[in-house]
Amino acid sequence: LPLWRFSATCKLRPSGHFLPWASCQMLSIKGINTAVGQEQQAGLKGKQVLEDLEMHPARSETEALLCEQPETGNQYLEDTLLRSYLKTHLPPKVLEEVHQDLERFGNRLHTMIQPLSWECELNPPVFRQYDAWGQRVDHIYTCSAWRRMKEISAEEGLIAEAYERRYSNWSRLYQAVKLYLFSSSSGGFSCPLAMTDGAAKVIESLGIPGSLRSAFDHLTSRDPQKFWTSGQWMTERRGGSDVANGTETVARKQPDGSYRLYGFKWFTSAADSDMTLTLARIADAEGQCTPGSRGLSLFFLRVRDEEGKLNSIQVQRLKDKLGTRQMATAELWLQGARAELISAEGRGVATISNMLNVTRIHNVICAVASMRRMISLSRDYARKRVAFGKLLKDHPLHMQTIARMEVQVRGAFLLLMEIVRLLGLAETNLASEQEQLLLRLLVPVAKLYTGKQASAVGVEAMESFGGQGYMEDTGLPVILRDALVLSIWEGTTNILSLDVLRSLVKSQGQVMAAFLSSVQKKLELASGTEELSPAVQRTREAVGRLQQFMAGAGTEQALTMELAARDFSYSLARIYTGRATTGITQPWNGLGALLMEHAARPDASSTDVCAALRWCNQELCPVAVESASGSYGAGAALQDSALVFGNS
Ligand code: UCC
Repeated sequence: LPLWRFSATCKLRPSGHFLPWASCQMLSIKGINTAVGQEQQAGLKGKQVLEDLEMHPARSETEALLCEQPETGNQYLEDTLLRSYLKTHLPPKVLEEVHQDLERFGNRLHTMIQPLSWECELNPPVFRQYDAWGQRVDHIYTCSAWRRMKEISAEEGLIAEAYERRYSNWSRLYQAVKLYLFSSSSGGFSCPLAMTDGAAKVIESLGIPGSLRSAFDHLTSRDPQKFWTSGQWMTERRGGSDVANGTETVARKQPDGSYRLYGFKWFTSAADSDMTLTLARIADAEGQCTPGSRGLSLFFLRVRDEEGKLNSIQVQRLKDKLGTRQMATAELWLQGARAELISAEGRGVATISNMLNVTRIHNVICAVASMRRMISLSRDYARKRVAFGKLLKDHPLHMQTIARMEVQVRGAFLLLMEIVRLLGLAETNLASEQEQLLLRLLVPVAKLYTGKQASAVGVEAMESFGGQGYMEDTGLPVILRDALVLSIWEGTTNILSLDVLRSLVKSQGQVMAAFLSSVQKKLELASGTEELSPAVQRTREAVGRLQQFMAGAGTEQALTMELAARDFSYSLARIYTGRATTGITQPWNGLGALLMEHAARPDASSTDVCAALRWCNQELCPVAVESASGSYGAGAALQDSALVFGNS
């Protein structure tokens, strides 16, 4: 057999799992380790092998150089920022217990869960509408690895941890850390977990009514046999963003007080879930519905009954997506699905917003995890890959590129920790009013900002592997395409920017007062550290310009604030978290408070200080810059249209 004909797709591990990055079997089948550092030896042995097989030796040299597989080990142990954050913030007793569990979980992820994740990618869900005898079955088949992910999620308490609250306000943060570690090995299972958490949150916020007690117990169970996942059916054909006007599903009241739902749900993620929350318009006795947001109510429903029969639901088809292919996203017809009204009538959007805020936090978790995974692999590759006679890590320009990404992920990680810290306080009634306001503001800010970061870092990191990064069987394209959805679902960047404004208006500006006061405190803390003074100074200036913009914007028309919404949100993200020094057209460039706070710890490393300084080198307040150049006036809006459509 010609050796070069061996499959370049997958390698079967002793565990029986296929893994990416196994395209080097030509030499590895002869037991030659081709890691760089040993490449010379590998080359010699390879030559011998190929000579044995009467192949041209030059081929051996080339093939030996193609085999540097980047790897990660125990993600928890390797993540120095995560560990230093936990050490700084967790009470010692909590840290001790959590550390042991996370180390164990890190090993489990590495040895057992990561291979399952690849299996999920190789075996996406399959939809079968009819059985062999023409009977409509609408069955969505998922692979065994996907189903195993569900069991693992229960065993690890990935939802339960947050609701048991055995570590009081730190439980939420601990849960988020586990989800963060799990995310890039979850084979897409992070998605149903996000919605499951969101559903549990809604039910809890309703005071766990008797009729929902069983569902809550299932959602928060550690028993794999009992554990349920939830969907979040919000999107219809006419309204992904504009839910208030786009939702056409009608709810008809039944004599027993339950409802039957009729409508079409256009995107239903993780359609194999056990239950869902969904919006619909209650029809009155004449069959009329109230339009707009005031007409929407929130419903709970089981997707299937005990025998597995669908609840008067038909699956139209599965979506053919760019990414998250491991997970079944379906179009569903509700044809009288039995449901329970769980919000006050007309309060559907306000009630489901508890779910949205949780799933948006999960989105941040996945964004940070995706960046961390890409950078870890890129870093490992730099240690192994030789180009122009030396390892990539010895090329300063290559290291500069990875360092810039590292600054991004550091800022994003600290922003994530800040949000889940605040959520934990809020959920245990320990948050001050200011902290609650800050949480409301920071969730959309973090979601929109880290979603964009994840895409940009993903593309940059992919490039750091050269052509290998573009190869499907390396697993790297999966990480990138799964990251691209993070700025779309759960609210696009513009929708989230408008949500930032919504929080401002609704609180009558109090969210901004909380924001400024929190930044101020962090700057005071950082100003005690001499090396950080340039960063403190830049952030102070940025805050001043932000305040100036806001004072001016207060007197402007609504159009100004709408046009400024995205840049304004970016400014908040950069000032609170940070900005990098890339100089390319990425949205973040800047950093302030959180990185400085972390760098001002007594045991901070020089890397912590360096990351904070770098973030502060750039523009922290783009909204002030754009405002000064007239980007938000009526004239600018006309110019925008002319640029897009031409003057005619
Ligand atoms: O994509 C989806 C599933 C994907 C799979 C899950 C992935 C998990 C990610 C994890 C990674 C793996 S589900 C579809 C997601 N769709 C959206 O996110 C919708 C995007 N659109 C919006 O967010 C809009 O802004 C709407 C729908 C919220 C706008 O609705 P309205 O009704 O026009 O907005 P109103 O009238 O301003 O708000 C109605 C009420 C108000 O309360 P009241 O009446 O008391 O004043 C708002 O303050 O809802 C309140 N509200 C909120 N409250 C609205 N948004 C929020 C919020 N975020 N927090 C608190």
